Amino acid sequence: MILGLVGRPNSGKSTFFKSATLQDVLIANYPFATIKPNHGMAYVKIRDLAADFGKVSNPRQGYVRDGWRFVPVELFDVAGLVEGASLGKGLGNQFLDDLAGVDAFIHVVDMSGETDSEGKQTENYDPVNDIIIIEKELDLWYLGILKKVWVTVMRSMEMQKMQFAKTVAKQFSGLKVTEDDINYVVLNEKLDVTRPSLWDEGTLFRFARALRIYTKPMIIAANKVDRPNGKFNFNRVLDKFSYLIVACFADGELSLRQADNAGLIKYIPGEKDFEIIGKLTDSQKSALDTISKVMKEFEGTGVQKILNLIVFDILKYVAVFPAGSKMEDSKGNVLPDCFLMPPGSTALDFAYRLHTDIGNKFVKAINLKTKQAVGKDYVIKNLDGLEIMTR
Ligand SMILES: Nc1nc2c(ncn2[C@@H]2O[C@H](COP(=O)(O)OP(=O)(O)O)[C@@H](O)[C@H]2O)c(=O)[nH]1
Ligand SMILES: [Mg+2]
Repeated sequence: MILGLVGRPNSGKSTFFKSATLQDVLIANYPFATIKPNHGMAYVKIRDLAADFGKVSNPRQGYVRDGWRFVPVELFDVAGLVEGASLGKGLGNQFLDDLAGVDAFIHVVDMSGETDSEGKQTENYDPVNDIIIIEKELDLWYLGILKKVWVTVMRSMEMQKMQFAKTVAKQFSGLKVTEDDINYVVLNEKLDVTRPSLWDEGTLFRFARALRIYTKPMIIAANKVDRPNGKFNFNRVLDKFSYLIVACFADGELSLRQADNAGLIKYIPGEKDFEIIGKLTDSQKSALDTISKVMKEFEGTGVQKILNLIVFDILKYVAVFPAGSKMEDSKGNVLPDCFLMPPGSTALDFAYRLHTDIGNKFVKAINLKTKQAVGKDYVIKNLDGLEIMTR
């Protein structure tokens, strides 16, 4: 599972990244502070399955706190995109190629209205523009990737009478598009695939855009809602787009996680509140007061909520634990592993994910909660624990 942060300069991408990964990255109030992509581990938050059995799990990756388990997902943070990036404006969009392999985008949009589409200081800027501009640049990026070799690949496909979906999926495998994705888009857009080498620019754009929307789902992190016009702009944007749009206060989340790490407060990511446990200076106290007010208004900072929504609600992945009846590995670690699997994954898919041998020798799986045996076609549910029995 790989997620990518996109957005125009100065919207708060690196702040979101840092708050979610606690990696030390450059955050700066000027455009294009980030040049090289940042890559790190963020976490989705699930119930710790071990807690249902009166135990606490010992994750090999990620961590457990108060009955919550945090499961790693990869996160990329790249440079900001500006209008005309596909023509080389700003830092261009070459760096987007680092995002070709992501499963979904988190689009960080600045709700303050205090910086413009290029990330420069201004007043009363309308963030609706950013959503439109960034979408268009993402479409043009996809278009650019397709266009590079389109005519050549399509001509040779036509001559050899090969299948359209198969050819496109193979040629553009770096974009993580499958034959099914392509068939769906062709059908939905009513595209004629008899001579795609002759498609005009408009048709190719339509295909690129539809493919981008379908294969890279997006959630909008409506960031900086703490600013004076933040809530006003957030409500306006909510009405105008069909995306899932979530209020976000990345900077607040970052302060909370740092204060939690320093032992000043107890804060579990995604919670709507925190508890003061250390000795605070007056300025720390007042900063936390401000954060607390924003959290009350928007039910938390939004960072954890956004990560969870994209993985479980939009991509519809499920978390599954390899779990023998003792729930422990040979070293006594309780439920050390947890996997995120795509929707529709079966017990057999899970076995193959664990190891090819386990897949090949699959007999049945035992469901930890029900103690019942299930067959290879059993569709995994979120928070299942499964023990695979092999021959
Ligand atoms: N008020 C406020 N400022 C934020 C928030 N998130 C980021 N910022 C500030 O916005 C500026 C740009 O942040 P950065 O993460 O470097 O933006 P990037 O260019 O998109 O990576 C910095 O001054 C951050 O401190 C937020 O939630 N609220
Ligand atoms: Mg940045």
